[in-house]
Amino acid sequence: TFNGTWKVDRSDNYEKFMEKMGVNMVKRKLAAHDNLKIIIEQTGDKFSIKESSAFRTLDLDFTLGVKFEYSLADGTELAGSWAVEGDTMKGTFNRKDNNNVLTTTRVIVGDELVQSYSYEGVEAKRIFKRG
Ligand code: MYR
Repeated sequence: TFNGTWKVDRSDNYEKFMEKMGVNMVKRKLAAHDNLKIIIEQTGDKFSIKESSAFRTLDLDFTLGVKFEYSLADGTELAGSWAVEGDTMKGTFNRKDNNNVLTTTRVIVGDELVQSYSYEGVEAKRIFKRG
């Protein structure tokens, strides 16, 4: 289960990923230490997410397979949806400004939540521990 409170512990290639996304250097430096925390509550195919970081706090709800809108901390707008395949959450989102695709997955590995991101051939990971 993905349910619980997850605090980012470390990231892999996240800076390069943000660069590919067009995030400027100052924001990348800040985002590298954003203390991202995600509270996930799943009931059937409905998810409630509470996100908090150095940048903002945000509550959102979505249903698997149903498109919703999500803005990144820098204002970049995405629209897309999550699905669950086996033990993996798979998200496919489009940027509204250029229509490029961003894909992301969430999977539990041991006692960690690993979120992977892919955009225009650049991949990154953020690894969360239960908080
Ligand atoms: C959620 O389930 O937490 C809400 C929906 C997440 C949408 C995809 C998130 C991609 C975040 C990429 C960070 C890029 C920073 C430039």
